[in-house]
Amino acid sequence: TQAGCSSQSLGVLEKKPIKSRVKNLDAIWFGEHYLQTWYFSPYPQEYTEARVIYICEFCLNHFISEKQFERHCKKCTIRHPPGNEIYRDGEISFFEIDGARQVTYCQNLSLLSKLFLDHKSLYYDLIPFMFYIMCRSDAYGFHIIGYFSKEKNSVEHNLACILTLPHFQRQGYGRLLIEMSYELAKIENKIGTPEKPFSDLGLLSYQKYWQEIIIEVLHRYHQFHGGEITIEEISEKTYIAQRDVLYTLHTLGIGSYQGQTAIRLTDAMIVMSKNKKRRIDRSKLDWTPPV
Ligand code: 1VU
Repeated sequence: TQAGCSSQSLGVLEKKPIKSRVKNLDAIWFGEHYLQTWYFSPYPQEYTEARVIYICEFCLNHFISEKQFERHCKKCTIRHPPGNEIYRDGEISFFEIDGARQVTYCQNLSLLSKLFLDHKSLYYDLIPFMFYIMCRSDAYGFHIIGYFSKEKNSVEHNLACILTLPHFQRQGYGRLLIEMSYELAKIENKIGTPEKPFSDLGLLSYQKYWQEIIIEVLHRYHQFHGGEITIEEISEKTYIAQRDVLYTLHTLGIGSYQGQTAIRLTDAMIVMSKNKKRRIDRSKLDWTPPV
């Protein structure tokens, strides 16, 4: 039997957050990967009794037994997330998915991501969110690496939640997800900030991204114009909110030098800002903001 998630078992109609509880699964088989879980996720109880479950990496449906999973894999014809492909650069693609339309997929994605996220409550009302799924393609299909969600009508936030699946972490993909969220914000012409609170890893990733981008802007500005640049100008150039710019300048060691507020850019900082593993190529992004 194929196991989706009924709206009742998930409490879709209740808008209550699921509180963190004791970890209820030890591990998942995700496609061909065996992943140790980190946190509680509200999979239906019959699944969690198994302690290890099987998840189809394409449709994200979950199964209690290996046999059920194998039967499913023989039948499942899905090879990419169920939305529009908005970006492709070589083997990397992004798909845009509407939480109001692809309800089962987005519920399954939320259940899966909760296994690796503890600092946020999981809400089942997915209608207000869009999901941007990043995949790596090969001859077999589009394999999910991670995603970020974005509230459709948020005036403040350019990203709600971000995840790189554990077997893809520390390879520059989180940075790519963050960069994409800012590229979308540029097209919308909205300066924004990620929703808080951050997890420890979320904060580290954003700190690194903001530092790279702001050092790049300061270095270029210094080369071509010299003189002073305001926080507002940095924000307008990068679409990073002013308070995040200010926070980042503090992490970079802004201080008072000869009576002026300034920052000392070292060669190491400049090299760090240029040394990116992966980048979004904006010319390959085909996106208009959803109405
Ligand atoms: O690898 P670099 O040093 O060049 O850059 C890294 C590093 O500076 C930092 N970083 C880390 N530093 C120390 N230890 C770590 N384990 C670590 N992980 C990241 O971030 C830079 C970027 O690294 P990346 O591009 O390789 O990022 P990942 O693909 O590993 O993805 C980062 C996230 C945060 C998405 C990933 O760790 C993850 O999914 N964690 C679990 C879920 C989570 O905590 N999500 C963030 C929630 S906060 C939120 O959603 C509110 C916006």
